[in-house]
Amino acid sequence: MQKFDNFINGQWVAGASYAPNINPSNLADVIGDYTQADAAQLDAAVNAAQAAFPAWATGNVQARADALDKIGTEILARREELGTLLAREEGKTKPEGIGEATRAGNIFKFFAGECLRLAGEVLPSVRSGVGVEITREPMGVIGLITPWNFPIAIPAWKVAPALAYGNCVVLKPADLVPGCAWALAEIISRSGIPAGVFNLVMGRGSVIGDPLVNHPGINAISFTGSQGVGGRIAQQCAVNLKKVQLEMGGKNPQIILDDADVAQAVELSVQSAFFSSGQRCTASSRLIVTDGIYAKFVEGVKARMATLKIGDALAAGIDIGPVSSRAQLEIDMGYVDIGKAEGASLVAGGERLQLATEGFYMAPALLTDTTADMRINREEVFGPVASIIRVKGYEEALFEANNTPFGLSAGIATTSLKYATHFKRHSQAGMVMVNLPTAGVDYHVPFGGRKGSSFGSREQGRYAQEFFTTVKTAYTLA
Ligand code: UN1
Repeated sequence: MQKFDNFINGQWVAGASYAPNINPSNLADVIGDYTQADAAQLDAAVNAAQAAFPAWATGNVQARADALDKIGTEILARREELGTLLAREEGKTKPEGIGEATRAGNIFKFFAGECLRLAGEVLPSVRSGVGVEITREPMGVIGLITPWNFPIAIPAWKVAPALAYGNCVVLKPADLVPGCAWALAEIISRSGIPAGVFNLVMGRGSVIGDPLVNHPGINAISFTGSQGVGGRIAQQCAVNLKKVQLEMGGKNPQIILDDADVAQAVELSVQSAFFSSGQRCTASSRLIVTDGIYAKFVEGVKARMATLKIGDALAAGIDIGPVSSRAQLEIDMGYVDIGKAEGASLVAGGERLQLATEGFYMAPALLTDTTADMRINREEVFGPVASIIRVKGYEEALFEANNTPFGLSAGIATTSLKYATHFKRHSQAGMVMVNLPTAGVDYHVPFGGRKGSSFGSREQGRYAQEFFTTVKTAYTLA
């Protein structure tokens, strides 16, 4: 079995132990043995990043842009291979995996350009003869903690802006999917970026998570993952006065109004709720449907669900692969039971599937007769489980859409300009979609939410500079 090591200070180094990376579509398929760091190795990575920082922070921006562009070019050239690896280790379908690898390549290309566009401001002082300049400087060494559901895109959208704006990084990818992060590190290792600027430290969050967040050599933390872990990281960063950016869960509403195009509403709801096995923080797990379209919509969703092909992520013609892990499968199945116990009706799916290979397969589940107070409508499941909330009209739909501790993405299916416009204005979510799925976002515009979904400034696009830089105000007497 091939062994994969950590990348620290420009060297490949073995950690304290190794763990197998297992294909969730076929548990007999082991992708490789990936090393697991301990706290001492993490310390070495942070120290290497600190040592590399002064030269990188003040280095030539053309060299930086060239390196990021080279990384993006290689990812795009190898998108098929990387997307296949992604599908094999995470379980999303191969086309989705290739799409995600493409997104990662495009992100590096975008931030290659941003290296040359970090503008400041020049203002007159209120004192005669004095000028004021406002510039942005890198934050320092950033700890990046990424989740298992986007094994290459999320590392890319944290690493690329961090490097573009002159920071050094220590990337800790999710223990479940180290393969894509390792492949990204290997590409970065040949890009001309100096030793210590980028470091990959694979390992368990329970072993190196706290040491990373609390390390005095880490100046800021960008995290995507669960609300529970995010909350704990925020507390630790508050105590240590560290800048922190958190992207956490969602319980994203998808409103379907009477005047919606039924076929379109069905398709985008099924896509939002169940594609990628519902394992997107932007997935829509609450379908809020008005009375007049209710029967047609529910029948349409059930009919579409009956056509979904669930199977090996690498097989052709598959719509949905397995769930990513045994633990996640148990959570998902558990929420179907919780919903039923709360009085919801399971009208489609929800059962474990036995296919040709042993994997974590589950039929997407649709629950009706649900109310806003049920756990199934308040807690993030992170699986192919969606519930329908029936409402009388737009006002009630809007209330229910916002009636959640989360606020990441929110969708409305309607042909009414009036309701679409009102919803864009009054949704309490960071991202609003009109006649589009709640999941599936562009890579060059801000990404993030409100309430319990996000904390700190936005990721992606030019807005990423808010987190990855710090502002300096300089006064000069001429
Ligand atoms: C998307 O919907 O295209 O972890 C991206 C997640 C999000 C990314 C969603 N941070 O699911």
